[in-house]
Amino acid sequence: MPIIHRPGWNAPESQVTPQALVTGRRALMASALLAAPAAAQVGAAPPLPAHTRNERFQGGRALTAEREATTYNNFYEFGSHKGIWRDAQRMARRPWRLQVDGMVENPREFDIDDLIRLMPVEERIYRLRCVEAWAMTVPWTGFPLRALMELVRPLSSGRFLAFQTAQLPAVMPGLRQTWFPWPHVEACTIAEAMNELTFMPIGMYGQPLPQQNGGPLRVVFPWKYGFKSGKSIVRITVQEQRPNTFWGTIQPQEYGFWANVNPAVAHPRWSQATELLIGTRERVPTTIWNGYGEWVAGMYQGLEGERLFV
Ligand SMILES: Nc1nc2c(c(=O)[nH]1)N[C@H]1C(S)=C(S)[C@@H](COP(=O)(O)O)O[C@H]1N2
Ligand SMILES: [Mo]
Repeated sequence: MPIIHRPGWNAPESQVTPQALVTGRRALMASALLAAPAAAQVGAAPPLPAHTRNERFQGGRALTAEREATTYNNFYEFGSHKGIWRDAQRMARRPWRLQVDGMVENPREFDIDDLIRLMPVEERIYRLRCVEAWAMTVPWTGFPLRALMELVRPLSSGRFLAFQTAQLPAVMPGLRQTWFPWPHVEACTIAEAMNELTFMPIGMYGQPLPQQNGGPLRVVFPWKYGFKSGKSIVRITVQEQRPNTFWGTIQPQEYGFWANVNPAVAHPRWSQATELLIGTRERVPTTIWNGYGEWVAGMYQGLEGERLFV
Protein backbone atom coordinates (compact mmCIF):
# COMPACT_ATOMS: atom_id res chain seq x y z
CA MET A 1 0.00 0.00 0.00
CA PRO A 2 1.96 2.96 -1.17
CA ILE A 3 -0.33 5.81 -0.24
CA ILE A 4 -0.08 7.20 3.25
CA HIS A 5 -1.04 10.58 4.58
CA ARG A 6 1.79 11.34 6.93
CA PRO A 7 1.21 14.78 8.33
CA GLY A 8 -0.79 15.12 11.45
CA TRP A 9 -0.76 11.44 12.23
CA ASN A 10 0.45 10.30 15.64
CA ALA A 11 0.67 6.90 17.28
CA PRO A 12 -1.60 6.60 20.30
CA GLU A 13 0.43 6.55 23.51
CA SER A 14 -0.50 2.95 24.20
CA GLN A 15 1.20 1.83 21.00
CA VAL A 16 4.52 3.53 21.44
CA THR A 17 7.17 1.02 22.43
CA PRO A 18 8.73 2.02 25.73
CA GLN A 19 12.20 3.35 25.01
CA ALA A 20 13.82 1.09 27.60
CA LEU A 21 12.52 -1.88 25.70
CA VAL A 22 13.99 -0.65 22.42
CA THR A 23 17.40 0.22 23.82
CA GLY A 24 17.49 -2.99 25.87
CA ARG A 25 16.88 -5.00 22.75
CA ARG A 26 19.47 -2.98 20.84
CA ALA A 27 22.11 -3.63 23.48
CA LEU A 28 21.25 -7.30 23.40
CA MET A 29 21.58 -7.42 19.64
CA ALA A 30 24.86 -5.56 19.68
CA SER A 31 26.37 -8.05 22.12
CA ALA A 32 24.99 -10.96 20.09
CA LEU A 33 26.71 -9.55 17.01
CA LEU A 34 30.01 -9.17 18.85
CA ALA A 35 29.86 -12.73 20.13
CA ALA A 36 28.91 -14.21 16.75
CA PRO A 37 31.52 -15.89 14.59
CA ALA A 38 32.10 -14.18 11.26
CA ALA A 39 30.34 -16.96 9.34
CA ALA A 40 27.66 -16.05 6.83
CA GLN A 41 25.53 -18.89 8.17
CA VAL A 42 24.69 -17.14 11.43
CA GLY A 43 20.95 -16.93 11.72
CA ALA A 44 20.25 -19.14 8.69
CA ALA A 45 17.13 -21.26 8.60
CA PRO A 46 17.55 -25.06 8.50
CA PRO A 47 15.97 -27.00 5.60
CA LEU A 48 12.22 -27.61 5.78
CA PRO A 49 11.09 -30.90 7.33
CA ALA A 50 9.92 -33.62 4.91
CA HIS A 51 6.34 -32.89 3.88
CA THR A 52 3.84 -33.43 1.06
CA ARG A 53 1.55 -31.17 -0.94
CA ASN A 54 -2.10 -31.07 0.10
CA GLU A 55 -3.80 -31.33 -3.30
CA ARG A 56 -7.08 -29.96 -1.96
CA PHE A 57 -5.65 -26.46 -2.27
CA GLN A 58 -5.08 -25.61 -5.93
CA GLY A 59 -4.00 -22.26 -7.28
CA GLY A 60 -6.31 -22.45 -10.28
CA ARG A 61 -3.77 -20.43 -12.25
CA ALA A 62 -0.05 -20.69 -13.00
CA LEU A 63 2.34 -20.35 -10.08
CA THR A 64 4.03 -16.97 -9.90
CA ALA A 65 7.70 -17.25 -10.77
CA GLU A 66 9.65 -17.66 -7.53
CA ARG A 67 11.94 -14.84 -8.53
CA GLU A 68 9.01 -12.45 -8.89
CA ALA A 69 7.37 -13.48 -5.61
CA THR A 70 10.64 -13.03 -3.72
CA THR A 71 11.73 -9.70 -5.22
CA TYR A 72 8.48 -7.70 -5.29
CA ASN A 73 7.32 -7.28 -1.72
CA ASN A 74 5.50 -5.11 0.75
CA PHE A 75 7.31 -5.16 4.10
CA TYR A 76 7.33 -1.64 5.53
CA GLU A 77 9.66 -2.51 8.39
CA PHE A 78 12.37 -2.65 5.72
CA GLY A 79 11.11 0.33 3.72
CA SER A 80 8.02 1.46 1.85
CA HIS A 81 9.08 0.32 -1.63
CA LYS A 82 8.84 -3.04 -3.39
CA GLY A 83 12.60 -3.74 -3.55
CA ILE A 84 13.32 -4.47 0.11
CA TRP A 85 14.39 -8.07 -0.48
CA ARG A 86 18.11 -7.36 -0.45
CA ASP A 87 18.07 -5.44 2.83
CA ALA A 88 15.80 -8.05 4.40
CA GLN A 89 18.56 -10.67 4.08
CA ARG A 90 20.20 -9.08 7.13
CA MET A 91 17.42 -10.32 9.42
CA ALA A 92 18.45 -13.58 11.13
CA ARG A 93 15.81 -16.32 10.94
CA ARG A 94 17.35 -18.29 13.83
CA PRO A 95 17.04 -18.29 16.73
CA TRP A 96 13.37 -17.32 16.54
CA ARG A 97 10.77 -17.49 19.24
CA LEU A 98 6.99 -17.26 19.07
CA GLN A 99 5.05 -16.21 22.12
CA VAL A 100 1.39 -17.22 22.31
CA ASP A 101 -0.39 -15.54 25.17
CA GLY A 102 -3.53 -13.78 26.36
CA MET A 103 -6.79 -15.63 26.83
CA VAL A 104 -5.54 -19.18 26.36
CA GLU A 105 -5.44 -22.16 28.70
CA ASN A 106 -1.78 -22.87 27.93
CA PRO A 107 0.19 -19.71 27.21
CA ARG A 108 3.53 -20.76 25.74
CA GLU A 109 6.69 -19.46 24.21
CA PHE A 110 7.98 -21.72 21.46
CA ASP A 111 11.36 -22.04 19.88
CA ILE A 112 10.39 -22.14 16.20
CA ASP A 113 12.05 -25.50 15.54
CA ASP A 114 10.26 -27.08 18.52
CA LEU A 115 6.99 -25.65 17.20
CA ILE A 116 7.62 -27.00 13.69
CA ARG A 117 8.21 -30.48 15.13
CA LEU A 118 4.81 -30.33 16.83
CA MET A 119 2.87 -29.12 13.78
CA PRO A 120 1.38 -30.98 10.77
CA VAL A 121 3.54 -29.40 8.05
CA GLU A 122 2.31 -29.55 4.44
CA GLU A 123 2.41 -27.59 1.20
CA ARG A 124 -0.60 -25.66 -0.13
CA ILE A 125 -0.93 -23.50 -3.22
CA TYR A 126 -2.80 -20.29 -2.45
CA ARG A 127 -3.60 -17.11 -4.33
CA LEU A 128 -2.54 -13.89 -2.58
CA ARG A 129 -4.38 -10.70 -3.59
CA CYS A 130 -2.89 -7.38 -2.53
CA VAL A 131 -5.25 -4.46 -1.98
CA GLU A 132 -3.09 -2.64 -4.58
CA ALA A 133 -4.69 -4.90 -7.26
CA TRP A 134 -1.83 -7.27 -7.98
CA ALA A 135 -1.81 -10.97 -7.20
CA MET A 136 0.53 -13.92 -6.82
CA THR A 137 0.02 -17.68 -6.71
CA VAL A 138 2.39 -19.23 -4.23
CA PRO A 139 3.22 -22.74 -2.97
CA TRP A 140 3.51 -22.21 0.79
CA THR A 141 4.86 -24.77 3.23
CA GLY A 142 3.45 -24.42 6.71
CA PHE A 143 0.77 -25.57 9.13
CA PRO A 144 -2.83 -24.59 9.80
CA LEU A 145 -3.12 -21.98 12.54
CA ARG A 146 -5.87 -24.17 13.96
CA ALA A 147 -3.29 -26.82 14.93
CA LEU A 148 -1.42 -24.25 17.00
CA MET A 149 -4.65 -22.99 18.58
CA GLU A 150 -5.49 -26.56 19.59
CA LEU A 151 -2.22 -26.66 21.54
CA VAL A 152 -2.76 -23.44 23.47
CA ARG A 153 -6.58 -23.71 23.70
CA PRO A 154 -8.24 -20.28 23.55
CA LEU A 155 -10.62 -19.55 26.45
CA SER A 156 -14.25 -18.87 25.58
CA SER A 157 -13.71 -15.21 26.52
CA GLY A 158 -11.06 -14.86 23.78
CA ARG A 159 -12.68 -13.49 20.64
CA PHE A 160 -9.79 -12.07 18.56
CA LEU A 161 -6.17 -12.85 17.72
CA ALA A 162 -3.49 -10.18 17.35
CA PHE A 163 -0.42 -11.09 15.27
CA GLN A 164 2.67 -9.03 16.06
CA THR A 165 5.66 -8.70 13.75
CA ALA A 166 9.25 -8.59 15.05
CA GLN A 167 10.78 -5.18 15.71
CA LEU A 168 14.49 -5.37 14.98
CA PRO A 169 15.77 -1.80 14.69
CA ALA A 170 19.31 -2.87 13.79
CA VAL A 171 18.12 -4.44 10.52
CA MET A 172 14.75 -2.76 9.88
CA PRO A 173 15.30 0.81 8.72
CA GLY A 174 11.56 1.31 8.27
CA LEU A 175 11.12 1.37 12.06
CA ARG A 176 12.78 4.80 12.03
CA GLN A 177 9.73 6.09 10.17
CA THR A 178 8.13 6.93 13.46
CA TRP A 179 4.81 8.09 11.99
CA PHE A 180 3.89 4.42 11.51
CA PRO A 181 2.20 2.69 14.47
CA TRP A 182 4.91 0.06 15.07
CA PRO A 183 4.90 -2.75 15.87
CA HIS A 184 2.98 -4.09 12.88
CA VAL A 185 -0.11 -5.79 14.31
CA GLU A 186 -2.80 -7.52 12.31
CA ALA A 187 -5.80 -9.36 13.64
CA CYS A 188 -8.61 -11.82 13.01
CA THR A 189 -11.48 -13.39 14.89
CA ILE A 190 -11.31 -16.78 16.61
CA ALA A 191 -13.59 -18.22 13.90
CA GLU A 192 -11.18 -16.98 11.23
CA ALA A 193 -8.21 -18.40 13.13
CA MET A 194 -9.91 -21.79 13.33
CA ASN A 195 -10.89 -21.76 9.64
CA GLU A 196 -9.07 -24.50 7.82
CA LEU A 197 -7.63 -22.03 5.26
CA THR A 198 -5.74 -19.89 7.77
CA PHE A 199 -2.15 -20.97 7.34
CA MET A 200 1.19 -20.28 9.00
CA PRO A 201 3.89 -20.52 6.31
CA ILE A 202 7.45 -21.44 7.23
CA GLY A 203 8.46 -21.93 3.60
CA MET A 204 7.66 -21.16 -0.03
CA TYR A 205 8.67 -22.89 -3.28
CA GLY A 206 10.04 -25.72 -1.14
CA GLN A 207 12.58 -23.48 0.62
CA PRO A 208 12.61 -21.92 4.10
CA LEU A 209 10.49 -18.77 3.96
CA PRO A 210 12.67 -15.84 2.81
CA GLN A 211 12.85 -12.86 5.12
CA GLN A 212 11.21 -10.54 2.58
CA ASN A 213 8.16 -12.81 2.43
CA GLY A 214 7.88 -12.93 6.22
CA GLY A 215 10.40 -15.60 7.18
CA PRO A 216 10.79 -17.47 9.30
CA LEU A 217 7.07 -17.54 10.17
CA ARG A 218 4.06 -15.60 8.92
CA VAL A 219 0.31 -15.94 8.62
CA VAL A 220 -1.79 -15.97 5.42
CA PHE A 221 -5.51 -15.41 5.01
CA PRO A 222 -5.92 -16.14 1.27
CA TRP A 223 -9.47 -14.74 1.07
CA LYS A 224 -8.43 -11.35 2.49
CA TYR A 225 -6.37 -8.55 1.03
CA GLY A 226 -2.66 -9.22 1.55
CA PHE A 227 -2.14 -6.55 4.19
CA LYS A 228 -3.95 -8.79 6.70
CA SER A 229 -1.23 -11.45 6.32
CA GLY A 230 1.38 -10.33 8.83
CA LYS A 231 5.03 -11.24 8.35
CA SER A 232 7.84 -12.41 10.65
CA ILE A 233 5.48 -13.07 13.56
CA VAL A 234 6.88 -13.13 17.11
CA ARG A 235 3.70 -12.99 19.15
CA ILE A 236 0.08 -14.09 18.89
CA THR A 237 -2.24 -12.77 21.59
CA VAL A 238 -5.77 -13.99 22.12
CA GLN A 239 -7.91 -11.18 23.46
CA GLU A 240 -11.48 -10.13 24.13
CA GLN A 241 -11.36 -6.74 22.37
CA ARG A 242 -10.86 -6.20 18.66
CA PRO A 243 -7.15 -5.30 18.33
CA ASN A 244 -6.00 -2.01 16.83
CA THR A 245 -4.32 -2.89 13.56
CA PHE A 246 -1.49 -1.25 11.63
CA TRP A 247 -3.35 -0.16 8.48
CA GLY A 248 -6.62 0.26 10.33
CA THR A 249 -4.88 2.83 12.55
CA ILE A 250 -3.21 4.65 9.64
CA GLN A 251 -6.19 4.81 7.25
CA PRO A 252 -9.38 3.40 8.79
CA GLN A 253 -11.49 4.65 5.88
CA GLU A 254 -9.42 2.67 3.37
CA TYR A 255 -8.35 -0.45 5.25
CA GLY A 256 -11.10 -2.04 7.27
CA PHE A 257 -10.87 -4.80 9.86
CA TRP A 258 -12.29 -7.57 7.68
CA ALA A 259 -10.68 -6.68 4.33
CA ASN A 260 -12.26 -9.60 2.47
CA VAL A 261 -11.58 -9.58 -1.28
CA ASN A 262 -14.53 -8.38 -3.37
CA PRO A 263 -14.36 -7.11 -6.96
CA ALA A 264 -17.63 -5.18 -6.54
CA VAL A 265 -16.40 -2.97 -3.70
CA ALA A 266 -13.83 -0.46 -4.92
CA HIS A 267 -11.05 0.87 -2.76
CA PRO A 268 -11.86 4.56 -2.18
CA ARG A 269 -9.18 5.44 -4.74
CA TRP A 270 -9.21 2.58 -7.28
CA SER A 271 -11.27 -0.30 -8.64
CA GLN A 272 -10.87 -3.82 -7.27
CA ALA A 273 -12.55 -5.45 -10.30
CA THR A 274 -9.35 -6.91 -11.79
CA GLU A 275 -5.84 -7.82 -10.70
CA LEU A 276 -2.43 -7.95 -12.37
CA LEU A 277 -0.64 -11.29 -12.12
CA ILE A 278 2.84 -10.35 -10.94
CA GLY A 279 5.57 -11.32 -13.37
CA THR A 280 3.19 -11.24 -16.35
CA ARG A 281 1.22 -8.63 -18.25
CA GLU A 282 -1.96 -10.53 -17.59
CA ARG A 283 -4.86 -8.82 -15.85
CA VAL A 284 -7.66 -11.14 -14.70
CA PRO A 285 -11.04 -10.60 -13.05
CA THR A 286 -11.00 -10.58 -9.27
CA THR A 287 -13.41 -12.99 -7.57
CA ILE A 288 -15.30 -12.50 -4.33
CA TRP A 289 -13.51 -13.96 -1.29
CA ASN A 290 -10.58 -14.35 -3.74
CA GLY A 291 -12.37 -17.53 -4.85
CA TYR A 292 -12.40 -19.10 -1.36
CA GLY A 293 -16.10 -18.57 -0.59
CA GLU A 294 -16.75 -22.28 -0.14
CA TRP A 295 -14.50 -22.19 2.94
CA VAL A 296 -15.21 -18.77 4.34
CA ALA A 297 -18.51 -17.17 3.27
CA GLY A 298 -20.42 -18.87 6.07
CA MET A 299 -18.35 -17.12 8.72
CA TYR A 300 -19.81 -13.73 7.77
CA GLN A 301 -23.51 -14.52 7.89
CA GLY A 302 -25.29 -12.02 10.09
CA LEU A 303 -22.50 -9.45 9.71
CA GLU A 304 -24.01 -7.73 6.67
CA GLY A 305 -24.02 -4.43 8.54
CA GLU A 306 -20.20 -4.44 8.82
CA ARG A 307 -17.71 -3.20 6.25
CA LEU A 308 -16.69 -6.70 5.25
CA PHE A 309 -14.99 -5.83 1.97
CA VAL A 310 -12.84 -2.74 2.44
N1 LIG B 1 4.91 -6.98 9.10
C1 LIG B 1 4.41 -6.72 7.90
N2 LIG B 1 3.60 -7.63 7.31
C2 LIG B 1 3.09 -7.40 6.08
C3 LIG B 1 3.34 -6.17 5.41
C4 LIG B 1 4.20 -5.23 6.04
O1 LIG B 1 4.49 -4.14 5.52
N3 LIG B 1 4.72 -5.53 7.28
N4 LIG B 1 2.78 -5.95 4.16
C5 LIG B 1 1.55 -6.70 3.86
C6 LIG B 1 1.10 -6.54 2.49
S1 LIG B 1 0.45 -5.03 2.09
C7 LIG B 1 1.09 -7.57 1.60
S2 LIG B 1 0.39 -7.43 0.05
C8 LIG B 1 1.74 -8.87 1.91
C9 LIG B 1 2.78 -9.18 0.86
O2 LIG B 1 3.35 -10.44 1.04
P1 LIG B 1 4.49 -10.94 0.04
O3 LIG B 1 5.57 -9.91 0.00
O4 LIG B 1 4.95 -12.25 0.60
O5 LIG B 1 3.83 -11.10 -1.32
O6 LIG B 1 2.38 -8.85 3.19
C10 LIG B 1 1.66 -8.17 4.21
N5 LIG B 1 2.31 -8.35 5.50
MO1 LIG C 1 -0.78 -5.41 0.16
